[in-house]
Amino acid sequence: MLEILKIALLEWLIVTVMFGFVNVAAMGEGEAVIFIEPESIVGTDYKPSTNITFYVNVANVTDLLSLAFNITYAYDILSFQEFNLEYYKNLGNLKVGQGPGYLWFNLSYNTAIITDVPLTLVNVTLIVQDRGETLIDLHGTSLLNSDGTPILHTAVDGYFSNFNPYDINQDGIVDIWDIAIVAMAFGSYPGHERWNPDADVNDDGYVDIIDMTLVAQHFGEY
Ligand SMILES: [Ca+2]
Ligand SMILES: [Ca+2]
Repeated sequence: MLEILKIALLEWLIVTVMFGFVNVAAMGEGEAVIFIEPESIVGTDYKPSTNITFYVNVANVTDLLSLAFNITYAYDILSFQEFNLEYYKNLGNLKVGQGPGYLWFNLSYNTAIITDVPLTLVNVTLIVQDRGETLIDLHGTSLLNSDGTPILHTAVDGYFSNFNPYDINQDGIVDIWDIAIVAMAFGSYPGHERWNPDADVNDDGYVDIIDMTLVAQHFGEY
């Protein structure tokens, strides 16, 4: 009797373990995801007072009724301008809040979202305040299905960088080290052994006194 119980218990354990395994295996492919697009926004043209826009998307969801997420970024580099709903079909409830370097969204729908391909939910426009780099950190994400059960998912951040072109080593400040990089490549041109395209800050194919002057003129900038 005891032996039968033991075997039954063992079988139950095996079944549980196997089902667990099956679930994990099934999730690996096409796992639910919430992500920021584009993955990175990089360029020196994103000067202070210009705008950037990114999108918050979901994909691989079969029953998504409500979700919440937070987005944080360096408030000295980016500040909030506006957001727009891109997907508002069957929208039930929308709550949004923001503070310096911080946004949160709470969205619920009357009909569950089903999509394999990326679906854009909202777009967010931020104003560039300064030069530098910052993660556009998507965190505290919660995706719930029709039963209110959390949906296992991954969250993918965005990234922004608009480093000063005169900050050649991209350490956040134009200083003596950037001058030194120009000095080391001074007199060089493409094909020259000391050629360094980063030191040719005006992109004219020569590292000369003009590049040195430009870096010197921006000395101390960050
Ligand atoms: Ca530097
Ligand atoms: Ca040059």
